[in-house]
Amino acid sequence: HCDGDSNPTGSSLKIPEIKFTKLFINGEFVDSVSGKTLDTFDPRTGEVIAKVSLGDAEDVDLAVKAARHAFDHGPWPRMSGSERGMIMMKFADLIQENSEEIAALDTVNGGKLFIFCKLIDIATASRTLRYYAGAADKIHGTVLKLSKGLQGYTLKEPIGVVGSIIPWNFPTAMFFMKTAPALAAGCTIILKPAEQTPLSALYYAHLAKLAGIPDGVLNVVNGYGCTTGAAISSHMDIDKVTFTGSTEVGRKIMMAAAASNLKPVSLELGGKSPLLIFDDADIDQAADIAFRGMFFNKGEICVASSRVFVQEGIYEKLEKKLVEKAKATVVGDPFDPKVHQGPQTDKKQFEKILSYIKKGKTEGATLLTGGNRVGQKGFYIEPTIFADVKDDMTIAKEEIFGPVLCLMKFKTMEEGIKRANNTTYGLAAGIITTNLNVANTVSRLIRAGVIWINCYTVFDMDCPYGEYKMSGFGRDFGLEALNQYLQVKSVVTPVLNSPW
Ligand code: TXE
Repeated sequence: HCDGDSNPTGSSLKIPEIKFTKLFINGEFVDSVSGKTLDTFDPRTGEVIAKVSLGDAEDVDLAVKAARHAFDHGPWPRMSGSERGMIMMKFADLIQENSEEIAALDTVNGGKLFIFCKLIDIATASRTLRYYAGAADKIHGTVLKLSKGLQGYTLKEPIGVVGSIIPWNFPTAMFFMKTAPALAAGCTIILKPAEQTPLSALYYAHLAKLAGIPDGVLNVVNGYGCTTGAAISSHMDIDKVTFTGSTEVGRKIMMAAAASNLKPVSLELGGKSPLLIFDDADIDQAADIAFRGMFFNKGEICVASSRVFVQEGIYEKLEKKLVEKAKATVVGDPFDPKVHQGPQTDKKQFEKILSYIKKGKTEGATLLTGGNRVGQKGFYIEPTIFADVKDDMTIAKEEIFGPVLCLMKFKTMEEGIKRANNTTYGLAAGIITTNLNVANTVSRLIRAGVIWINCYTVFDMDCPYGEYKMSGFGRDFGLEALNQYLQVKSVVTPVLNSPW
């Protein structure tokens, strides 16, 4: 476990080459209208590594004009689904060919483990593109046999110009979760990456062009949420907004959409996901699942199992195992293959997490391990575990979005379910048990969009993924996500002289 030095393994703090730093509008990299730039940082040191063009409402406007033109007059929505699919397949190949270079950008910009970026994030990106590429020529409506003398059918049409606003915790996976189904549907897109992590998005814009995605179909406008993001959500000529981020901003986006052109929105927001571990669970397996469920990607994942409820019979043993795992975690340079946990993405998150840890202590939870920053430079935090967490404590209610696990003890299944549901969020939940009936009963009674049984944080392209309650609505992944980018048009015609 490292202390005193944010680069304990002695590896060099290498910074990969950064080739793309402008806005990508209508198939070209361009400066912003204002000429202003945005600093982008390396969370290992907190130092600036690049300046990227800073977009604003005027740049969003230019991108929307390009996307509108590409939608209304360009080839993308008009070509066959299989042609679109082939271009998307090419895009996926190019991503794989450049996976090292792109993974390095997400690592240096977001503090994510390089090896995970390469093997999980980038691989997910190309798989997502291929999944939706395969679906692009299977979009069809249904034939309707209506009342006497009438016949009808439905057409599934692309929804139009899509605005995508994404966060910084999975810059690559989010980019494709939002753009791949929209591209397959035949939509055109303006994507705003998070201000913290614009680098890989710009690289993808470059690859999109190389793959043959026509100009204006995929535009990337960097910028802050309150300006560039707000310009997207309130734009009169954007037909849909898809967003992943905080609940607070989700609410603003919905209000802006309502106040402008009533565009539909889909929102994937925060979570405080429960994991219930029952007495009959295998303790080693349960500890593994609970630990990875919380600390994967340094806790910066919306589905993190941040409330771990353990049945009283195995509580002591499980607590011990989790603490051992936290103590064995190596925190340091995310490029180093020996490191398990890199720095938090930015200063704001780093400070937010430390303030929650402080609150946990003052509200009376027991700090079992961790709780401190690591080193004096960069945004590293020790894996932290609190015990004796009460359901009404702030750390049990609010999303910390960092490496902080809250442990709770429960007696009966009914109590576990009740407490698991005692949250305004409804994103994910996990159950660890060998009792099939317990697993099935709890799955039905927990109000969350995804339930993992004897596993956690398992994603598959074909599995729709989304939320209940104040975690938002709409679905990413699966064919459900494709429907978010399609409109259903009904066509009805009389059939003259029909006998039925
Ligand atoms: O999120 P924001 P922040 C949660 C997590 C985190 C907290 C704050 O708890 O600690 O949110 O993070 C854009 N109109 N999640 O402040 O602000 C912004 O530029 C339009 C959970 O980074 O929601 C960025 O691109 N857009 C989450 C995106 O919204 C606006 C992932 C997300 O930023 C905007 C991230 C506005 N008015 C944070 N204001 C998850 N569900 O995975 C900001 N944005």
